[in-house]
Amino acid sequence: EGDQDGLVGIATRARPKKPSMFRVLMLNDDYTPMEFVVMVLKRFFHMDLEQATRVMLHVHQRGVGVCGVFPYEIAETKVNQVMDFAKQNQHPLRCTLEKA
Ligand code: NFA
Repeated sequence: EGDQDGLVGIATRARPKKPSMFRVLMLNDDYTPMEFVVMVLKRFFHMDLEQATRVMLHVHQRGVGVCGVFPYEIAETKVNQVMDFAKQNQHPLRCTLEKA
């Protein structure tokens, strides 16, 4: 594929490759208030109250849950925003990335 040999097909010409996607995961802990987690999910992942509550309870019960799936740069930014916001509020809430 590509134009190494000058053999560029119609399907491959000037077509930017689609970005790798990354899951943003949230981890459970024993101290972060449930209401704070719900606020985070609403604020940074644009969930409504019902969806945010569902995801929060999933993380609480299962230990980990998916906040969303994004291209790398956006996923990284979300993780940093959540970790900064948790730190500012003195909660141990953690987020991480994994390749989807
Ligand atoms: N386990 C936390 C509590 O009982 C709530 C929580 C949910 C924390 C999801 C982190 C992630 N207060």
